[in-house]
Amino acid sequence: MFRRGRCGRATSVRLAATILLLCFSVATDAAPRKASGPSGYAHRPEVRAFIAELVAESGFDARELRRLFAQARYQPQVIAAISRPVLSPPKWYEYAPRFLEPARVDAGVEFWREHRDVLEHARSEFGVPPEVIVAIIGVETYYGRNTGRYGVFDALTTLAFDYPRRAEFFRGELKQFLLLAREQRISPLAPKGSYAGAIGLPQFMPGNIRVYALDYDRDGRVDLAAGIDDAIGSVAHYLARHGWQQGQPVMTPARVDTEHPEVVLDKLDGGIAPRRPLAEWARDGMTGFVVPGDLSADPAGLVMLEEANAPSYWLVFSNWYVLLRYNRSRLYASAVWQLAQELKRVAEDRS
Ligand SMILES: [Ca+2]
Repeated sequence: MFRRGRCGRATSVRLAATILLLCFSVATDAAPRKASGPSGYAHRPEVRAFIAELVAESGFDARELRRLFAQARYQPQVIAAISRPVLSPPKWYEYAPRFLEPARVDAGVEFWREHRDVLEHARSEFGVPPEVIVAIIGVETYYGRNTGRYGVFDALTTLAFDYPRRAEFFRGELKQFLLLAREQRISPLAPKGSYAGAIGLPQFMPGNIRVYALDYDRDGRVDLAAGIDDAIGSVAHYLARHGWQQGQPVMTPARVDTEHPEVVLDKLDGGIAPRRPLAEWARDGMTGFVVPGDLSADPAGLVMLEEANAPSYWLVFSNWYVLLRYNRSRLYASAVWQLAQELKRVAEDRS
């Protein structure tokens, strides 16, 4: 006996029962959650468990947290925005132009000029060049123009409880955010940020704010949204703490020049190949690159960027991987570095 299951396939009763179950669980995962109304989150068992954890771990007041979560709003746009790059990862030629366009370069040179003193102070304290700090702030938020319009509490609550793929990460960040708000004596309902809950000019996640953000203008509070000095010092501090090495290279173009390019190209996975000694890259046919002699023993990775015509190849060094710690995307790290180079070139031309 056959029956058409909910997935649309004719199958036996027993199989159909299994498939019905499967379809049901897939539907539960994939379908938009029913809107958590004004008081929706506070009544969900996983939120209640989360509140109990916060009370036990950090001494929060359970009633206050229940009142807070009663005000959390599910944000469907947050789920749509975070799903987009997962569903269709951008290519370099689609991703990079908006970060390297003349208007963003000009605005960056102006930002650099306006904040030269604090950028130089950060360079001398942390060894991170101004153009790299400016480029990060330029890529993240267009030098503070686009710091995000979502309520951070709503965004993080939505991701923590309605985005199973990364629920653990975002529950951690939601905890960090509530701790941060308590430390800063602000309402968790006040801060605005990106769809992922990143805050301020440098778009730090709450956990990173608690560890790496600095009160660089010494006004008694860390403010990455309005305090430009705080943002600059915090970016430099973050890169230094993740191993930025002053004066060392970041990435350099190279060519795959061999009869057997597959020996090199097969090592690429998602456009990036693991680090190995430069001598091995050269042996396999990479040419056309120049790096300082003292680096020849250090391992280098290989990155492919999809240009409009043919791909370009780049050897990437330890500092490039530090940029990757800021945002785990080869496109991001490469765009930051290329914007930094462009800022430096234009700033030097004008001085
Ligand atoms: Ca400050």
